Amino acid sequence: MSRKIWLDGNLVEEAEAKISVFDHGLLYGDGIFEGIRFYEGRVFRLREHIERLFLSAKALLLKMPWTLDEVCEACLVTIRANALQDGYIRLVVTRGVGDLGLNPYLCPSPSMFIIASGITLYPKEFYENGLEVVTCSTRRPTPASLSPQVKSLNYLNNVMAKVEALKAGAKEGLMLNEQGYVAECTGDNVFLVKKGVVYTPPVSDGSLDGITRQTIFDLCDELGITIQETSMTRYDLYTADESFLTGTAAETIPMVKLDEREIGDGKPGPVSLRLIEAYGQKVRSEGTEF
Ligand code: PXG
Repeated sequence: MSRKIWLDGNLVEEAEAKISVFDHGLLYGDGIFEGIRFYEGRVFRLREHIERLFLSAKALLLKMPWTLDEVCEACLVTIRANALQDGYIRLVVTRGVGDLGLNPYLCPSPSMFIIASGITLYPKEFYENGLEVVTCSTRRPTPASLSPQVKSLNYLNNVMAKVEALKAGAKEGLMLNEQGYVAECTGDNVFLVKKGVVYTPPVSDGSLDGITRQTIFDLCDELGITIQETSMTRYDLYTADESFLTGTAAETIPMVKLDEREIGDGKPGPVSLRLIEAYGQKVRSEGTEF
């Protein structure tokens, strides 16, 4: 079945959903995106994702021609049009069509498109046995360049880091900041557990302020688990009792080996498993109905 794509206010067939070669999203990576999950008829943390989108837009001086409510509604409309119950939304806003040349002021209006589709997750065995991760030599950009908070269409840094990880035979790669502190993985936030306490780097160390990361803070609060933001090095991960990664697509997934060092006993730990279970329940019991 052909997918229906939301494009600038209309639902169009996938084959008709086209973007100009003069769109600055394509020419310069000038644009932003969000990845959102829906489960059993409800979109998880929709408003939070769209709020983050608007913050990215603000940082890039990209004037959104739609209100926050309109963008939320467009997501729901797109899911309904594709008759899906579970899946993934990819929402992209580009600077729009302009002339050649960087100048964004020559692009009169941004474009937005929304894809709703099924999702392929990591195979089940990785949730049960955990992931092996390697550290990449590609660093997260410093906030002195584009802030890592902006979910922009320029993901080459992360793509190149992902290539490094894949070439090393790992599914994910750990990225450090310019100072050598742990920032995050190529598409996930990172956590460690030591003596029952959960730690994650502050976003000022170069990670995206993940919606799933925020959900872990909420879950720790609900379950009475202490959680703290703290700068960390690879040593802290090598010597942790447990570690796990979080992201909208991957949800919560244990990391059991980093750079050939087993984390803890090399198996998903009890705190990670508790949070994975609680996360699975939360995403299926909250959210915006469609
Ligand atoms: N860090 C980065 C750099 C990300 O891009 C996360 C962490 C996790 O954030 P959330 O809010 O999802 O908990 C992300 C998430 C995709 C895709 O194909 C999306 C992301 C990463 C990789 C691929 O939609 N974003």
